[in-house]
Amino acid sequence: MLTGIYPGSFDPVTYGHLDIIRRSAGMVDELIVGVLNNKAKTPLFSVEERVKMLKEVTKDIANVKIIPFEGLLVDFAHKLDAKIVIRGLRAITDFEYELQMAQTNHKLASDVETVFLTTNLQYSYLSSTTVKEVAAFGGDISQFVPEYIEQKVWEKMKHRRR
Ligand code: COD
Repeated sequence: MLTGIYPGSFDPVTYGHLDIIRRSAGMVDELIVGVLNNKAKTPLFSVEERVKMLKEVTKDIANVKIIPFEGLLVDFAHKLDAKIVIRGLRAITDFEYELQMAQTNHKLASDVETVFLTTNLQYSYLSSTTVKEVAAFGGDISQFVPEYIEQKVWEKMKHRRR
């Protein structure tokens, strides 16, 4: 059985992430979406909220599981007996960071390979940061995230303005 991990912050999940999830779920028997709980950062959504949102928008994909993690990605991969890590590449600007991360992970654990999927052209500009920035100024984010996520973003923004 081939298990893959698609790790990320997903703060929040976008159509760009979802496209990578759908495509990579078709490449492995089981796809674990690993949601980083990074205590050094203050995300817009808590890890519990991000996990819940991802579960909702991937509920139609049978072989996807959403699991939070802390610490090193390779330790998480070993725990799950996952042999591949999937990452998305949007533009050349992603490449340096992704290459460094893949090579570091390979140094730490040579039995874990990183596989890159190039972005769907439709979403090549899209990031969670863009979504948060547009939403912070009241812009339309419906083309960037599913409706369920859009509602969650607006709820969070309203709460923050109070
Ligand atoms: N189209 C295609 N791919 C996309 C799009 C899009 N529109 N948007 C995002 N992606 C890709 C990103 O390129 C990335 O590959 C993935 O989706 C997730 O993106 P983010 O932004 O949600 O997640 P990141 O990049 O913040 O995740 C970083 C990790 C959590 C993977 C990383 O910090 C990590 O592994 N941390 C654990 C500590 C560790 O092991 N460190 C050692 C390695 S250096």
